[in-house]
Amino acid sequence: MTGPVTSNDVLRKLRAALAPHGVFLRGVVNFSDGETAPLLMDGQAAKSVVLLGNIGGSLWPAFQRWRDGLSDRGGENPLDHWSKVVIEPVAQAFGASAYFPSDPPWQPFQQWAMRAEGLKASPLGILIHPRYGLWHGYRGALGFAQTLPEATNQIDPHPCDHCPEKPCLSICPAQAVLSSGFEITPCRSHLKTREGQAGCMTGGCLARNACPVGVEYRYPAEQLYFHMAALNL
Ligand code: B12
Repeated sequence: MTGPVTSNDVLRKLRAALAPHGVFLRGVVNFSDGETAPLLMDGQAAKSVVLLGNIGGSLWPAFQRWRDGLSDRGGENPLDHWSKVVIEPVAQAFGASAYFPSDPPWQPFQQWAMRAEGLKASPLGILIHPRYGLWHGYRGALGFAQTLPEATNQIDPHPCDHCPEKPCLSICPAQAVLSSGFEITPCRSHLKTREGQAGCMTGGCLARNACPVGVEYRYPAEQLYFHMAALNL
């Protein structure tokens, strides 16, 4: 990147740099002095964090193209690998520190998203977006030493509060989705059965699929299978 980037145009330039990869700027969290904020590469606390992620199947074509060109298909955790390949150079160009949801110690991506986008958790544990439903995720975040303008702050009501049927709670064949939270052990056991292989593994998590919000953003079949395979360890 040539010349200094001011706070005002950093978000616009970030959007432009990430759009070809199907990665979107999801929101900005600004931290006040004394608040817990992630550390930048120089050890100082970040003033702002910009959340980056996919909306529906937005990243799938770029991810698949990258993967198809590699003899190892991207290695053991190809989507996490790809996210770094895409986001790290952008972080460098903008003088930002990159954080990834898959890297321990886990950064509180969901808490950041709740602040930046006003989202709340669905019974599945996944944050539900009023427009995209359960069909979105976070691929990384960038920490900045300066305070950035806040990008989005959803104020729409929480969709689950207005969902009388709550099909996600009753449809899970493993009873893994409870009003108290999501239980991974029965989910994984079920995925190993013949019924689980033919159902959730092939067509995606039945509870996630049953959510009536954002159905038009549902991931493509291949992506659904990819995420289920990652869960079925
Ligand atoms: C550990 C983890 C899991 C564990 C959960 C173990 C547990 N019970 O905590 C397992 C392996 C089960 C899991 C599964 C999935 N996960 Co997960 N997971 C994470 C991870 C890496 C860390 C979560 C964490 O502990 N953070 C640390 C604390 C400090 O952060 P936090 O924001 O304060 O904590 C929030 C979460 O812990 C959340 N939470 C609590 N219990 C559970 C249970 C589940 C299943 C989830 C998803 C969240 C969740 O509540 C907190 C809100 O403050 C995050 C990435 C990240 N860095 O956040 C992804 C993340 C939460 N997972 C995500 C997703 C999409 C999934 C899956 C759908 C993926 C899949 N392969 O299908 C499944 C969900 C299964 C389902 N219900 O359908 C997304 C959620 C996106 C969103 N829209 O909210 C994240 C943010 C990763 C990403 N790249 O976007 N996950």
